[in-house]
Amino acid sequence: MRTIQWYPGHMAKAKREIAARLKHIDVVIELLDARAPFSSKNPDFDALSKNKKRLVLLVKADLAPDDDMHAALRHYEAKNTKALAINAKSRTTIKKIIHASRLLMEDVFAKEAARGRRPRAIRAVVVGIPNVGKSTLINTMAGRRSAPVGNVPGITRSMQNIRVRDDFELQDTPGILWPRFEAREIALKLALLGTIKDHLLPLHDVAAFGIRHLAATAPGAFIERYGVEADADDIAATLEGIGRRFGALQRGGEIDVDRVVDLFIHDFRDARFGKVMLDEVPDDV
Ligand SMILES: Nc1nc2c(ncn2[C@@H]2O[C@H](COP(=O)(O)OP(=O)(O)O)[C@@H](O)[C@H]2O)c(=O)[nH]1
Ligand SMILES: [Mg+2]
Repeated sequence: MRTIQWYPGHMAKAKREIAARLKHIDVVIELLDARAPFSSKNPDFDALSKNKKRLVLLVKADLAPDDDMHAALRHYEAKNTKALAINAKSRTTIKKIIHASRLLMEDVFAKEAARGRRPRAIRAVVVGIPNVGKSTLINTMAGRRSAPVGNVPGITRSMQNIRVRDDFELQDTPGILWPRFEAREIALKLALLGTIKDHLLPLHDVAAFGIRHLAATAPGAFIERYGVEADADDIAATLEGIGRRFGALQRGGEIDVDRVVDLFIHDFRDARFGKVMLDEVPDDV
């Protein structure tokens, strides 16, 4: 299948903005979704941040299974990329990020000290695809509600530095990377997680993808929620079963498929089926 190119204008603009913004930055913090630690990565970003210290954060760690998530962390560490799993809402995250950033900056600061420069704060910026948790993390780091947080992908304005600690500053406007979809499967995963605006993929396909995933990984949780089995080979019957169970009917007694699809996708995003890993994580590292 050909590469889907959504938001080409946005992507070019975002790349220019991020490149300009990185000028005075020491550490670029790349946020990935812990439930899709490879699919939520924008491949352009590696080139953009080539000469910077980089820290990868698997965000929403509370929603992903520990084993797979730690295997994903090892995968990044094996590629010489410092990676941590975090919950963007938890205040313990602050120390972890500052500590990791200090380690990354040790060589730079040693060089600066040797040249007689006074110690200074680390300057960091957060980047990632929509809805990954950028604003939430910035709010946690800032210790107050300073950046708008929402469940709808969007763009934040204004740009300032937040002094998180004497030795650590964070830009209060995150860099938005539009996701790249080399394969339809990546698009389906990100749509299921709520990254892509809902009208860009047929929601029925997104739900079908999610139902197939749960049929393979969490059939019990599915039955517990809906009282019907997730049948990977008969999505229509599965949706029909949920609709009857929940009374999502139209006039005439036919089920309202759109409503059932909507219910399922929201349940999935709300972690109603337990912890989720959508990417295949190699466990050989
Ligand atoms: N469970 C969980 N939800 C999170 C976490 N971080 C962010 N969220 C939620 O993810 C949604 C998108 O977060 P937001 O910060 O607006 O993402 P942004 O578009 O990257 O700025 C919000 O509903 C947040 O509450 C996390 O670590 N765990
Ligand atoms: Mg935001």
